Amino acid sequence: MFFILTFARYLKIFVMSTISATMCAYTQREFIDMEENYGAHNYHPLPVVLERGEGALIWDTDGKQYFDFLSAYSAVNQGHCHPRIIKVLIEQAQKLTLTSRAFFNNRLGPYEKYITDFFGYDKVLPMNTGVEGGETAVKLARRWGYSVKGIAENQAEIVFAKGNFWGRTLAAISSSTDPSSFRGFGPFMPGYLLVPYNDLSALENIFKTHPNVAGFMFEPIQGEAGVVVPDSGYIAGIRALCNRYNVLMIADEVQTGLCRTGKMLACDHENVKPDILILGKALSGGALPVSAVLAKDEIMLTIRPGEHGSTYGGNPLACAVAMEALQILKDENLSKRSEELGKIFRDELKKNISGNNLVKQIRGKGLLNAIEINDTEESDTAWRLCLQLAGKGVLAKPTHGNIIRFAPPLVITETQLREATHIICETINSFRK
Ligand code: IF1
Repeated sequence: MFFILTFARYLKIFVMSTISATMCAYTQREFIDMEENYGAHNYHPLPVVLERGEGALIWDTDGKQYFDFLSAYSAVNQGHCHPRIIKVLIEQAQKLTLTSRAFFNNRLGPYEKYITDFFGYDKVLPMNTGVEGGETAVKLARRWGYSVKGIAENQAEIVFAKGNFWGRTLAAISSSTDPSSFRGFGPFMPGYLLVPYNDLSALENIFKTHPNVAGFMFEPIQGEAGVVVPDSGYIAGIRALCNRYNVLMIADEVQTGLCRTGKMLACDHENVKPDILILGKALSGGALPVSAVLAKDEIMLTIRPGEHGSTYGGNPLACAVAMEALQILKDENLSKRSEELGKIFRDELKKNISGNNLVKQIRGKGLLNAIEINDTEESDTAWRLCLQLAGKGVLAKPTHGNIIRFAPPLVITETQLREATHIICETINSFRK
């Protein structure tokens, strides 16, 4: 009797664990419903539930394979779950993950030396998300404005370009010209000015007429605005104007940096060094949020102990991962890959779909590219195209109603890239409105 009971108990445990294992295998619909029912409704994702990634490939919960042409908005430049990043992540996680900045830790110093050497700046200020990097840059520029440039207290102004995107905090949306970012969230941060993007004479004009401008913050290519590539000479022109008017040049390279556009930094295309450099996203290769602000001493040392910080900023786990993520960019020569594969991508698109009247423009640099669809911003054409692309195994996301961004991990092979490009062209050429 006892034997039977024990056996039954084991059988039950076995059956239950098998059932619970299969119960975990919810359908994609169920996963989506859970997000819908229990998560805030601040996103509208494509209906694909992902569970595994490797390099440029990603798989959904049904085992369907996709080429990832978003790369988590350029955070996984090094490819999904890069083995070197995951190795460092695990090793460091088993030793020490967080100390706060109340104490020193043995990863922060070496990382700070490494990243400042890497980009040629005196100092780095480590943060976590990209938007915190932007906030830090704005604070630094204001502080520099008061203590170095001599702007009267509380009078400092920061100039942004229309169409900018640097995150979701109140400081970030205060500079936004996109109502879906700022509408209904006021009041906004004062001391901001806007100029049209890619317009040096407007920039000069605002510098001339506003002596209290401390900094100009811009994206070398505007991402969220739809991969807007400025005329060549724009970045060098910003540098010259910032020099002439004693304004800090603040480059938001959160999305464009770290080999995405075919150079280590997008500013490198014009051999320009910004006064303040903001990095994020691929600084961890997608493993955890890591951002950084780099500047020379004259700027960085205007902030003193207790005046800025973050619980997680500069944590040993982030430092170890970021160092490895940066080293991979160099070891795998990802800027060259990005440059070369980007050319192939745009050439193939131009060859195969530029005659299609659905296609208004093909643009980009390196592996940060976009197709602008011949339709209104309010249309759902780009969305429906992305749904079809997903069906055929390419994941991309519309930005606005009529632009599709294409930004695969930079480790994508030429064969993979050509195959995905073929799918993209075929989908567009067979698309019926
Ligand atoms: C979302 C877009 C990309 C950025 C630049 C700073 C940040 C971002 C140039 C802030 C963030 C995001 C965040 C994400 C979607 C995404 C995006 F679609 F909005 F336009 F990448 F292109 N500077 N970009 O692009 O970095 O604080 O998020 O780490 O939904 O907000 P973060």
